[in-house]
Amino acid sequence: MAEDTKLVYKYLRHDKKFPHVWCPGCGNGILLGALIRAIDRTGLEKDEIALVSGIGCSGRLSVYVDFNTVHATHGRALTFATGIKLAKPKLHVIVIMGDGDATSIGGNHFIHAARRNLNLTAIVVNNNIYGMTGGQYSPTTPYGALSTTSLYGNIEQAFSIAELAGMAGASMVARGTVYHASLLDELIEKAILKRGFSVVEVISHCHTQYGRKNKLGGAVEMLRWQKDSAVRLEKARSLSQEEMEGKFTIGVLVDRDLPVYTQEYRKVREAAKKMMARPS
Ligand SMILES: Cc1ncc(C[n+]2csc(CCOP(=O)(O)OP(=O)(O)O)c2C)c(N)n1
Ligand code: SF4
Repeated sequence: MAEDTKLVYKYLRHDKKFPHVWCPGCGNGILLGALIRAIDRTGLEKDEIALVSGIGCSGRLSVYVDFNTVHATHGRALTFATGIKLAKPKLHVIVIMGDGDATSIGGNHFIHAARRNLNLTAIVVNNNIYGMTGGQYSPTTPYGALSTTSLYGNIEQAFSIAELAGMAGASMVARGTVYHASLLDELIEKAILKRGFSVVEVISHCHTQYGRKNKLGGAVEMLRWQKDSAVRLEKARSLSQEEMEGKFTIGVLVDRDLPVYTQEYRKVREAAKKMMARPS
């Protein structure tokens, strides 16, 4: 049996939850493959992992994998994940969110999870749009782009998920694309093993909503755009600002060691226990 087929039988709820709901050619399928390959490489047992997702096309991912899973509410995946991590600190908690889920309705939770440096891995699928609900613009929809809520061109500026996470205090921030699938495996593996809040921004494509409205072609053309626009961090360092115009960097953008919330929380619990045990 081929190696990838073995992973399908091992990690997917292949006999219960398929066929999946994604459009043919959607980047979410590539991410699903990268995720199970990355988890396999960590050597963690399935029961050591909790996978939490919000609502959205990308949020469906938790339904298809055979770990401890929670398909939570839109914008609140990180709140569920925080509770799980504090109650069961030994679990490796991975959170999958769309750009709308993580940075629009869930934006406040996202920046504060990073600031607290919770020991979680957040994978944010950035397809520049609300895919599931019909193509409304999100905080990562580019200026001027068309969507069902920006029929004359988006008048808002997009922000960078990776830069936001880094500025908010995440221990590790990486960016990959679904085109660069083997790099994505590596970034997700590294993020899962990192202590502290680790974020992987996954540049993906929604050809059905965003691509069609903006005449960007189908899945193949959008994947080609990722190939042509992504620059590895090592190479980007040697390029000028003009040469980087219209391009973005991929790789590990931030990697640092900071106090981790769960550890700090344990200290508070110990201190409180000692105080309570003191005779009054
Ligand atoms: C509280 C709440 N508000 C709004 C919705 C409707 N809703 C479901 S998914 C979604 C946006 C999905 O976009 P994104 O998070 O970017 O994920 P994608 O579908 O693109 O993967 C919205 C607004 C909801 N389910 N719950
Ligand atoms: S609507 Fe877009 S994001 Fe959702 S499954 Fe289809 S291509 Fe993927």
